[in-house]
Amino acid sequence: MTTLEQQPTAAGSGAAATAKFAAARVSTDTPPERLAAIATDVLQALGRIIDDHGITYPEYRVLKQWLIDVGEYGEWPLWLDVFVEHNIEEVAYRGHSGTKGSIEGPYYVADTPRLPAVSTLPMRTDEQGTPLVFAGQVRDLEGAPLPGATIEIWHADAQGYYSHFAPNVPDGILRGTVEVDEQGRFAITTVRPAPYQIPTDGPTGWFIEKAGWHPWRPAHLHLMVKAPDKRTITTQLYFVGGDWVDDDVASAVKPELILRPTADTDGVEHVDYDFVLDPA
Ligand code: MBD
Ligand code: FE
Repeated sequence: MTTLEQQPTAAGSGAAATAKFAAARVSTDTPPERLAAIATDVLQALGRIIDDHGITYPEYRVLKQWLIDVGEYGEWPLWLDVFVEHNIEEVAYRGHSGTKGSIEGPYYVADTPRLPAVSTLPMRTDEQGTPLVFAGQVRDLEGAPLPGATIEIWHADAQGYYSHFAPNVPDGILRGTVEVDEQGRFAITTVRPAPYQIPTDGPTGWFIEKAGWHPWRPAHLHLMVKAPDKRTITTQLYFVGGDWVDDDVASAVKPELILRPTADTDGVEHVDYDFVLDPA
């Protein structure tokens, strides 16, 4: 039986994502002159938009209420990662020549259990979804295998929910840190995730609906690939022909990141994807 507190809600996933993010207490060393230059440009751009559109007092007050609501629902990690992170990622990996990156999103969990190169991700005994074997090799830019690499993988289940952020999914499900073998190879068995819908019952969903946009991300695997002396790449992989692949609300799809799995006679899908890491 499903009880009330097991129903995923915007406030529930938002609170979990905000609590996880806030626990890290991030900091950086932006000098005051740089901060001032950025803040000046942001405020000028905002002033120009208010002027161009003739923004009214009622609109300004609704904006204020909406900003308050996003905070109260814990949806800042969600809203920012959906609408802003893709620009940050593009700038951060400008000139990078290995595997293309994509946004981390709000649902990464660090320090997931270590798994051997050939593994099945933790899943429920009755886990739904098409079985998927995702295999490949991690190499450097010269093509040399990277036996010290790890692949952190996390993804939604076949209903589109992430463990640790949805109360109906047990902690640890569909997450792990895979240690590649001596040839840098891995083969991970999991299930195909469903597309992800931004919660429609919170302020991010309200904003999307009022704008007449859609709240969907295409089905995706999240990956973070690390190796000694190499630059960590955070990315996502998508499925050819899947819903929303050509129209991601988070603008995070790149053509190099689309998988083309093939089904075997048992209905298990197989796909190979190799990762190439730049020097640190
Ligand atoms: C997701 O699953 C996601 O990957 C991003 C980037 C934003 C919201 C939900
Ligand atoms: Fe995601």
